[in-house]
Amino acid sequence: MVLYYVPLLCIKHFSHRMKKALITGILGQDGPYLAKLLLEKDYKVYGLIRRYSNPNFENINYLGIADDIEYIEGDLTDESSLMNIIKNIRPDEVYNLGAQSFVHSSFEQAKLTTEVNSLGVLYLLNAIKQFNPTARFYQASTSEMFGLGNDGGFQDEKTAFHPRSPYGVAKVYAYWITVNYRESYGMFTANGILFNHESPIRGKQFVTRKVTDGVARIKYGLQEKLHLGNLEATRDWGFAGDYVEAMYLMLQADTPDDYVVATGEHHSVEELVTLAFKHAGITDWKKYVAIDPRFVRPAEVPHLRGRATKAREKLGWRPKVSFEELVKMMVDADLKRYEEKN
Ligand code: NAP
Ligand code: F7E
Repeated sequence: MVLYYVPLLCIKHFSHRMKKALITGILGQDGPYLAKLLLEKDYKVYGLIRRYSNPNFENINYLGIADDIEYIEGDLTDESSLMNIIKNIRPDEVYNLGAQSFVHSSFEQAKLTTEVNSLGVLYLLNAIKQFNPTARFYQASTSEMFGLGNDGGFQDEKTAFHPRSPYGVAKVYAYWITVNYRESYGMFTANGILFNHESPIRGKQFVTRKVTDGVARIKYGLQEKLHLGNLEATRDWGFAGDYVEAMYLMLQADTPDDYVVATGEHHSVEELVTLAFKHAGITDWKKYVAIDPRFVRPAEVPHLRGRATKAREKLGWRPKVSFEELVKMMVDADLKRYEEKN
């Protein structure tokens, strides 16, 4: 009996091929969370990084997976590097998270934002089409494409786009070229239209982390004031760790499609500020906050709130972390960072 079973087990073991995933934007916020999820699912993870004198591995180190990823040098604005990477790796799944993702900077750097966020997607799709057309492709689309669309209500997959920044405009191109390659060439391409999602490794320019980092610094006497722009804007804020699960699920579906990913709740920047200060034990936040025109945008997206019914029904996805839990998680992480430095 044993003699029969051993070879069978060996065959099973060797026939299991590890799936390969390529992630662009691996050193950003979402890249490390997605990489961690895929590593847990036994994927071989490749991460595209730009050439730097000193690349910043802080986020990937924070999640403790820096040594588990194979890094490859390339750039979304360099089509030839993408062609070589796809040709050499032949990934099963490609997650395009790389972008100039800060809306405010996109007004000052509109050309760069367009080159990375629009043309970069075209180049990557072309590389896949030419060298690995069966790879499944995820495009990091965004609620910023809605902009003014359905102001005040919910936005979903049927809401018209009305972007309000060069960032949003560039992402609309990326969205449609992703749809177009699916319709034209039968490629498995999916857009995740993700609403704002945050975490302890969110970039410090974005309002959630700017606030939680500022609160921690104020608490430890390292900063006197927190300078902010429009406190009335509302956003549908979720946790990045939850949202990368939706990305993964989109590429496991039987057919490629586009999905809104959101919590369905929205809160104002002022609510965020109040909650963050309160969690750090500071109740009179107005003493510490200054409104600063430098942080007001030439055109604002006043309100965003998504309806993720399709993702729930078709992918079985739903968010787990609430807004309150998210803010507390981020404040605690920043307090801990400064506590450790003191
Ligand atoms: P992020 O923290 O800003 O990370 C973006 C990453 O893109 C960085 O690692 C950056 O590399 C990389 N990148 C920038 N330009 C590049 C280029 N020319 N070539 C290759 N890589 C480049 O953004 P995120 O919050 O993780 O978001 C991930 C994606 O989702 C982005 O596409 C963003 O636009 C989109 N999105 C984000 C949200 C959100 O709320 N977080 C919502 C909807 C959509 P360096 O590390 O070298 O700078
Ligand atoms: O701003 C207001 C600001 O920069 C949120 C990106 O990940 O999510 C993100 O874009 C709101 C805006 O994110 C400050 O005017 C007030 O109304 O954190 P943010 P964003 O612009 O919503 C989308 C979905 C993406 O796709 C993007 O890549 O907060 N606000 N005062 C401020 N914002 C900032 N950054 N700084 C302030 O001082």
